[in-house]
Amino acid sequence: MGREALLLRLADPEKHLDKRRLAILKIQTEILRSMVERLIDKGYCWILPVIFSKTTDPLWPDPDFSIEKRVEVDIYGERVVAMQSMIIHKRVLVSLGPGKIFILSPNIRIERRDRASTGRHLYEFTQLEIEAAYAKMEDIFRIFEELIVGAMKRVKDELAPELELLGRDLRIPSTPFKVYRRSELEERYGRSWPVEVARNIREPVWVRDIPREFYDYEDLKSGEWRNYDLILPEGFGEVISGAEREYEYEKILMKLEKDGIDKSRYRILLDLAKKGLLKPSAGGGLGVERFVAYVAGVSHVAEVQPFPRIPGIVPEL
Ligand code: ASN
Repeated sequence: MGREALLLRLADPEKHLDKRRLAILKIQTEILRSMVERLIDKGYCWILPVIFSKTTDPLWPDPDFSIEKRVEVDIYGERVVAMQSMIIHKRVLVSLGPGKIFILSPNIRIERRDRASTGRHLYEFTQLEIEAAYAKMEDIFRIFEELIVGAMKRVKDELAPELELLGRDLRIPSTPFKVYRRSELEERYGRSWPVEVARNIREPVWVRDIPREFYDYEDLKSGEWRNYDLILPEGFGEVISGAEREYEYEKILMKLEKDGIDKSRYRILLDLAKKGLLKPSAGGGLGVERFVAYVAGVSHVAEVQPFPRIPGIVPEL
């Protein structure tokens, strides 16, 4: 099916909610069950999401920036924005509250219309966010690898008829996943490395050291960023982004200023850092629809959503 026909079908619930869809929903349910169980067993505390807040992820600077507008509304005489990611909330919570948390967090990102046909963008989607105080990059690699492989094995064992209906020959990747530096991939593939890498790999790969938002840890001496993306094969692309985090007051302030970001929106984060209460942590967020699309082998992430949120297309439901 061509992209245009697919987008039209997805926008029509009567055509969209067919047998394939039910198979995809079962796969999603099994994936979420598997991931959530593992996180709880590892002592992670399940936090419910926040939608409106005075502060959210600036999503800037980011090499993949494609946001058309921020959703801002007034409630009780106060201006709030729709959640773009709960990174700031995660940092505060792991510093003051439970040290290990996860959240199934809906994010609103009004992507440009031309992102409708990438097959990978939605204007509402859900991240499985995790964050752990004092964790390091490698700790988070191992946790996500376990979540991913565990969920894929579960789907393969429990849902063979659904995979067959979808025509999906699911291969379980081997762990640990390979790790590349962004600079070597950029040298090989140029600026569009994320798309090229996704086309050329056979198993998921970590990519580290990606200059972006202030909250990811940057080693100012070496210039290295201790952050990472996970890229899925078969063109599915980036499914996780995460990092070790900044926790020092002066450094956070300097980075906010350098990025031209309004500091007043990050007062609590800055106050905690100033008092030495902002703990070092690491974590990341996994795009649930993208991961389910990969496991189910479907060509557009919107196929995973009963009520698709395709950039530029606003349905009744
Ligand atoms: N969830 C990401 C993280 O933990 C942030 C993002 O979504 N931009 O780093």
